[in-house]
Amino acid sequence: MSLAASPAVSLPIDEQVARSVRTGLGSKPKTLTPWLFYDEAGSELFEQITELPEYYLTRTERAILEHNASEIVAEAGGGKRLRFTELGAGSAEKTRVLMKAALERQNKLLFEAVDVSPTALLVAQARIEREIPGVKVDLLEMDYTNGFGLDRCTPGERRLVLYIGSSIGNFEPEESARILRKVRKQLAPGDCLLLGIDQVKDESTMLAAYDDAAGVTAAFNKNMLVRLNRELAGDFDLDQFSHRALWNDTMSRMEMHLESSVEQRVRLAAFDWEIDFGAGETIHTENSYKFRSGDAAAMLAEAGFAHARSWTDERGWFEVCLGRADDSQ
Ligand code: AVJ
Repeated sequence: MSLAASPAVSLPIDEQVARSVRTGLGSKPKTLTPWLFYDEAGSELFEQITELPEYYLTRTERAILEHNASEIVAEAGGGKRLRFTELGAGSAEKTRVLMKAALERQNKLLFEAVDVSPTALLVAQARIEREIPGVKVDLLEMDYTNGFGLDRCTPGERRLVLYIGSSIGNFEPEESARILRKVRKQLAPGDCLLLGIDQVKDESTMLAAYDDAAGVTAAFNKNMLVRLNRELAGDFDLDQFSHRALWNDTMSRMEMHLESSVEQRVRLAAFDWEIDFGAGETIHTENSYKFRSGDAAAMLAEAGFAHARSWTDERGWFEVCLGRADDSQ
């Protein structure tokens, strides 16, 4: 495997993508970072995943939010006016029920949607402002994993940061702790963080959620290679890689991999780079950590939040946990 210093073909490629692909595919074992999933096609595939019968996460979390919306906003607001700030907002579909609940207590709501790619949000912004009168949507194009700057709230106002959808599950424990601390630093005492995390459950349920019968998750995983072919002039043959989902019990996480079915050499012309794969060798594309009851509260406490409350579904499959920024920093 050689990584040439100067590209033979010069292409207008995004530097971040280029850098992470070179690092990831140059590592042993090979990896690709999960944020690479979310180009336009990948974001669309993810929306489809959220509607699959096997992908219980979205629907379970939505039910929790629906059943407890007024309690959640009452607890978060504590009599003060709320402002919402959602991290990785995407289409902000599940947040609407919380917006409506907040609007029963206040006549206007500022909804700050933070995301690295605002494409999905632009559509959501217009729809939300049209369909939920009283909501003003601000788009904040920021990568919250690398530190981000939020305005201070006005006096009498409280911020509720929403970090839902088990998005935090993509990060290694140390990394998620670092992200939560960064969020805490942006907040004033009394502000809140609502964290939604997926729970450990029977293995077959989790496996099915990441390897659905219709093959949408397989297409989502392989879309990384489609993206590399397009953006880095690659020649990945999609038929020579298989989608693999597995449960890693030691690490308490679902993993997704792309497995090379044969020994092969793949070329990324943008780097003038040839990458060798052994038969059965994998590219590790995602970790989705699963948690146990008490984990969310512990993570929040560690980051400087007092644990206010948790909500779950009847089966205990998903947990939504509200922490309040304490006075410690
Ligand atoms: C958006 C990171 C929560 O880990 O379940 C869906 C992404 N990966 N199917 C998850 C995903 C495979 C999802 N998160």
